[in-house]
Amino acid sequence: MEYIDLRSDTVSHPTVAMREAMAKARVGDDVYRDDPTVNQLEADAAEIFGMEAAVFVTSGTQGNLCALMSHCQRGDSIIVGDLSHIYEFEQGGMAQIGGILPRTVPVQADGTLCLDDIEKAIYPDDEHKPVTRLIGLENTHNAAGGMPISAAYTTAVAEFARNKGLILHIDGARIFNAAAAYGVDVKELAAGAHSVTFCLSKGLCAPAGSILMGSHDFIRRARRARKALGGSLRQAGILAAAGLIALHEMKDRLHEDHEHAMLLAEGLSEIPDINIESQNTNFVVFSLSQRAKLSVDAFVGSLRAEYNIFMSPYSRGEKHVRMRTHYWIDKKVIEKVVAAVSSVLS
Ligand code: TLP
Repeated sequence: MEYIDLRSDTVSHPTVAMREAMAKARVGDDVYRDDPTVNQLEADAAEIFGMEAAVFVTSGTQGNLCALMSHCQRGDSIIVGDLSHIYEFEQGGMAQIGGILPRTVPVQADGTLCLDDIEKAIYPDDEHKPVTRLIGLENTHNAAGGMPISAAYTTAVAEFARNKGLILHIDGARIFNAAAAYGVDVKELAAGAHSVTFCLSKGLCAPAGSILMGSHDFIRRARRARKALGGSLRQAGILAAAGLIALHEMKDRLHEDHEHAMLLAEGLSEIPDINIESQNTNFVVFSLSQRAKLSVDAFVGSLRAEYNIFMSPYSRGEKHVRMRTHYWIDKKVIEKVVAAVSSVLS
C-alpha cells in the first residue's frame, strides 16, 4: 500500500495470493447454488465453526441483519449492548427493515454484558410488551477497544439463553482475532450460539464478504432474507476464492497483527504527550495530553498531509485516536509511524 492506513482493518487490500486465486476461480450462478467456490467456502466455514450450514453474505452488516430477520418476527425485541456494532453502527437496520425492537444493556469495559442486566431486559409475557427473542454478543468487541470475549463467558450466556428460551447470536466480525488472543479454536467461542457471523474482509484481508452460520433450517431462512436485502450474488466465486484463502491461511497469522499492535503501543507510549488508552488484539487507542501542541483533529490531519499516514479520530466523550493493525502493517511500517508521530508532536 503506497500510504499507511491504520484507520481500520477493513482497509486491508487483498493479498497477491488472493488476486491470483480470484483470477482463476471456478464460478457459477450462486442463486442456483451452482458456484463451486462459494459452496466450498460455505461448507468449510460451517465445518470450522462446528455449525450445520453457512451462507456467504456481502458484509458483516448484511450478515447480522439476515440473522436477526431470520430469528425474529416483526415486533419482536432483542437484547444487545448499548455500544454494540449491531445497535450503534448498522443504521438501526433491524428496526428500519426488520421491524425489530432493540433493548440495550450496558457494555462492560471487557466487552461483555452482565447476565443480571440481560435478565432485567427480558420482557415479561404480557400482551402490552414485545416478545423478547434473542441476545446478541460481539466478539471481539469493537467499541470496547477490540476486547476478545472468552469461551467460558459465551458458554454461560448460551446456557442462560437456553434456560430462558432465547436465541443467542454472535456478531463475530473479528472472532478469529479472539481465537488468536485466547489460543483456542473458534468452535469453542461459537459453542452454544444459534448463529454466528464473521467477516472475511477485515483482518483476514479478503476484498469483500462475510459468512453467516447456523442450523440448516436457519440458513434456509437466512438465504431468503439475503435475497430480500439484495444480497444474492451471481458469480460470487470470484470473491469466495479470496475468502477461502482468508479462512484457511490468513486466520492463522492474526497473532502477528496483535504483536504489531503491542509494538505500536509500546513505541508510541515513549512519546511525551501520548497516553495509550488501550491495546487489545489488533486495536490501539490513544489520547493526546492536555499539553500537546495539536488537537486530535489537527494531529490526524498533519499525519495525513505530511506523512500519508491515516488514523481515525474517535470520540466517545473525550476525543481519542484509533488504530488497527493488519497484514500490511509490518515492523518497518510501525517504526515509520512512531517516528512520524514523534515529529508531528515535537
Ligand atoms: N466495523 C467497521 C465500521 O463499521 C465501524 C470498522 O471499521 O470497524 N460487526 C463489527 C463488530 C464491526 O466492527 C463491523 C465493521 C461490522 C459488524 C460490519 O461489517 P461490514 O463493514 O462488513 O458491514
